[in-house]
Amino acid sequence: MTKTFKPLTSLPEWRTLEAHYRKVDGMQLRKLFAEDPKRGERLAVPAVGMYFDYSKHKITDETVRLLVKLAEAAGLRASAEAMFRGEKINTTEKRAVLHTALRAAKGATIMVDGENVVPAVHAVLDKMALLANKVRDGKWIGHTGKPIKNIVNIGIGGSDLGPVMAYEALRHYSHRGLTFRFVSNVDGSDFAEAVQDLNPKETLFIVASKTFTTQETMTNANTAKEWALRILKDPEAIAKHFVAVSTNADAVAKFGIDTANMFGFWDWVGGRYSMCSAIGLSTMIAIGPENFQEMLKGFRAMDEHFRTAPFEKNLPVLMGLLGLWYNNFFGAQTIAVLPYCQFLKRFPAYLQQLTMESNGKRVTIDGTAINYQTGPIYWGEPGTNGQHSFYQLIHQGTKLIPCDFIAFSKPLDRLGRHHDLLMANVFAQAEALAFGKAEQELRKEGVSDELVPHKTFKGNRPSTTILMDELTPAALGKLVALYEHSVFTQGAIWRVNPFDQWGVELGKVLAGKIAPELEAKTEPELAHDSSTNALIRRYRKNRA
Ligand code: G6Q
Repeated sequence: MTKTFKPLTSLPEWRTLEAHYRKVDGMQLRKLFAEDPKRGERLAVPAVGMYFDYSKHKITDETVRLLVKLAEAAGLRASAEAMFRGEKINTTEKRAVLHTALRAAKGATIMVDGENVVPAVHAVLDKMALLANKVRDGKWIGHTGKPIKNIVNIGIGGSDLGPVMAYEALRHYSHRGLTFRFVSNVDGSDFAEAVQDLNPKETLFIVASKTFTTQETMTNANTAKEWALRILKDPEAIAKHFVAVSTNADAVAKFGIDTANMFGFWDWVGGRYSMCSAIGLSTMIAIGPENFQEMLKGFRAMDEHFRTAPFEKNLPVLMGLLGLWYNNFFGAQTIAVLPYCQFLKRFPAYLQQLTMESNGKRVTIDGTAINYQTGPIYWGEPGTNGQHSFYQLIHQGTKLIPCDFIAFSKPLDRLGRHHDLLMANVFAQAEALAFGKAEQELRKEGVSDELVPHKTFKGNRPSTTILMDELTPAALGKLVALYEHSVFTQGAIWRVNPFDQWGVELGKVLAGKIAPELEAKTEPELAHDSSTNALIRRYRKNRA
């Protein structure tokens, strides 16, 4: 039975926030900092190896107090407990939501349908470790006797973005004798480019698909099979060159992969929450089982913090509430994620799925249409590159874009002044956004009247700075879990189901209908709208 809610916007806590917003809307960060010399230290939480500075936000102590009250009134604590306990909170798919069980300690007990799932989680991790070590040690021998040197992960969405993000993020820790590639797009160029310099005799494909029915992944997997067999010839070779990560043993067997080489997971792991499951096999091969365990420990530390820390000191809760403050009261549409770390270049893309597929919803969990804004648009690029591209709009454009700056005190590559310069930039950007440059200062500097308006930075643009020590596997785990639980926090308050994704279905169904129309030998009868019909006809005429 799904719960029926009182409309969120009718809650007294929401109304109070609205009134508070009207009162403080015009607040200026310059003034807030000037009035409280300790604000920068006071509105910062050091926890779980992170320094979370949220002082450069358009908030007062009262704002935080009222946002926390809203979270309490929305039953955030109880919702989180229900998730951690394995209740079927993904009601539209009738599933538990237990990515947190994937990083539970060995002795923990988490029950789903009367069964403790933790031993099975660890059994899969152990099986992954055996394969990972074999490949890393050059002991996984291909069909022709050559050791495996190349790993190609084939998957899409949750079965791709986590693996590729984690590989890039933790590349510093990766086995440098192995080559990793990630194929996701049904665009044949993705596969062709990924394998163009690889030898099938030395290549292992990981077909990562929870359902093992996803069109893109199965198309790429079949192409991979053809590509490998063109050289290896013998269908028996598949056993040495293909492994699967899936919940669908029948389909895996049908594809020709020995189910002994299948790594399972469970329906209570959502795709975009699956990087700690067997979907992380490529990550484990890259960084080794010990580092993978360190990453899981990082996740677990953040899980525990989210579960136990008081809301006003709880990093995911604060992050979620700040996002909600801008999204629902200031009308901000987007959040920029700006890692000052080249290894995190795929982190914004990973977060886009995590946040937008989770909270991009228009009805509450009980099916009622929503009359307030839900999930914001996440986007971003690593600094400093973004500075030379889109930061202009963040600084001087007409839109309010809260930013998450992510940085590390210690570099992984110590090269001359590089790291100090990188860090100077991240601190400078947050400072410039918050405090800007006033007209009077420009005039004092002798800037001409004509240029003053162009050179004025109004400032008052909010950001969080997340400062960590070093990008270790554990740090990555903490960072990802921070966002996971912040998404949960927002979902719980907006009363949406962050764990389904019905919005991706319609396009899939229509593509299934259009593909045969494109491939038909004779002119098909088209019954789409006039635009789609015309596009299909034009494509059929123009393709070679
Ligand atoms: C994620 C979504 C989606 C999913 C892909 C791949 O939360 O469910 O991105 O991960 O569609 O699905 P398969 O793993 O089943 O191929």
